[in-house]
Amino acid sequence: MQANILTAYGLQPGECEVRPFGSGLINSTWKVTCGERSYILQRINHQVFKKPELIAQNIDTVGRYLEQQYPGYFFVQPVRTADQQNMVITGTGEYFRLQPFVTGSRSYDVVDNEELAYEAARQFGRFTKLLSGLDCSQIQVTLPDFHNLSLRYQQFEQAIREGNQHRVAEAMDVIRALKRYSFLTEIFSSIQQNPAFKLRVMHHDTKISNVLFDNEQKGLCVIDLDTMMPGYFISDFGDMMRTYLSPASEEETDLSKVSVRPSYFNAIVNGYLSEMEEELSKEEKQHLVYAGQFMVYMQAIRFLADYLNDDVYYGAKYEQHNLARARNQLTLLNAITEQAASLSSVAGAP
Ligand code: GN1
Ligand code: MG
Repeated sequence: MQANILTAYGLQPGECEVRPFGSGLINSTWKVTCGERSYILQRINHQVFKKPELIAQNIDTVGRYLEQQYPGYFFVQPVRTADQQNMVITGTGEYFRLQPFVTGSRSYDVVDNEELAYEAARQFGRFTKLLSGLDCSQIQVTLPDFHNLSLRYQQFEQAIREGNQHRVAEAMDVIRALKRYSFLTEIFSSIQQNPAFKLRVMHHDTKISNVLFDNEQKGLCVIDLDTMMPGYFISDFGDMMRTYLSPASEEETDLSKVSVRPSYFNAIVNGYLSEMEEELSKEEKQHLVYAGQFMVYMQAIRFLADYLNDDVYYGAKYEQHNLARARNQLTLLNAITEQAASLSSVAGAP
């Protein structure tokens, strides 16, 4: 199947080795090595991204803008097909895209030192800052309502009403605990009404594996731009808190390992503000800790809703996988909430 795709890019399938790559839940990713050259090939999940061509369009718009305004900025341009297309659409309606594998770059799956958190936060902050001159309306919405917490909460409630009732009964303790956090949804609604919160070009998936580093652990650039679209800073800042604060990932089932490391929060704040200090309003800066609660809460109710809906979205490697992920995120949410006051002061956040 990938053979035709490689041919479309002018590559010889017989001369290339194709191996699964990375750990994303939504798209499929391969590393393609053809002699000296390596690439990353991705199949876009078009059940999730209903209009994959918008992703390609956004990447073109942003790539052009950065090239013109900031020629020194390192941006991974997609490889064009032999007939100059930015993606391949197969006869069966599947979407593929290819990008060069950046030689000499490194990526990480785990954040195990503060410098890494700082560097990643700096890269995501820099990305948004550099794009602040680009009119947001030129960027297409690739996933409508992706980080709309109010809608995610409604979907969670709907899953409780209409989902697998056996699973609803089984998950009742987590459902109850998460419902107690519904005030976070109200704060989100007030943010949507508040002109001090600006819509900017956000990445929306700021996990550590979406940053490329050099050999000295200095950030090179951000990658995986599928969900790059207009949004609030809480999405990017909050997803860094969600994925860098705890030494254990969202997959950890030993919940005693899920905790908040204040020094990592510091590193995220300092790295992000090293680029975004001037760009963020006072009120936005008052919501740094909220950003983490917002993202962890949204992920918890998304995992749980998926569990109640028989794992149709995220899939499951074992029977209670999405329930376990929801419990993990609930534990993290509790930890952030318990430490909210001290985190705000540690970071020197106003
Ligand atoms: C999905 O596919 P991946 O792993 O990059 C999801 C994110 C979640 C993440 C949780 C389009 O991202 O929102 O935070 O799983 N992406 C989409 O691991 O739903
Ligand atoms: Mg992603």
